[in-house]
Amino acid sequence: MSTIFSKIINKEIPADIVFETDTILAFKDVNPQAPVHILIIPKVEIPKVTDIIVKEHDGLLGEMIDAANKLAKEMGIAEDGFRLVFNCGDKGGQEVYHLHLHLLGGRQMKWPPG
Ligand code: DGP
Repeated sequence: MSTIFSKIINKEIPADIVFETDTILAFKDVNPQAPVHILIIPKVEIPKVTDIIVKEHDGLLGEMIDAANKLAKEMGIAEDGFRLVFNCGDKGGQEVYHLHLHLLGGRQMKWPPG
């Protein structure tokens, strides 16, 4: 089922887009949890991590990691460090069921996360 992220992909609702290719999109999180908080998503609708078929999606996942590294460098957080997060399912804290990689940085991260 389509989510609000499909509307962002289709430019039906606005987002602060920071990177885009034919296959992925990255935009600023509307509710940032760190000075840098970007969501990196595939354009294809994959609801959650457990729907990933590695043989089919490994290229896409690689592109998402490449984008995270590129954006971390551009945002000046690559050297100090950052966090990449996939929330999966209700107990994983997932709210939007369109796969997304959180790129968080610009402050000291804590462990364990809440
Ligand atoms: P998660 O809990 O992992 O499903 O994270 C969903 C994130 O998506 C959450 O941090 C807020 C963000 N978000 C939800 N709706 C929108 C939106 O319409 N625009 C933007 N930019 N971010 C959104």
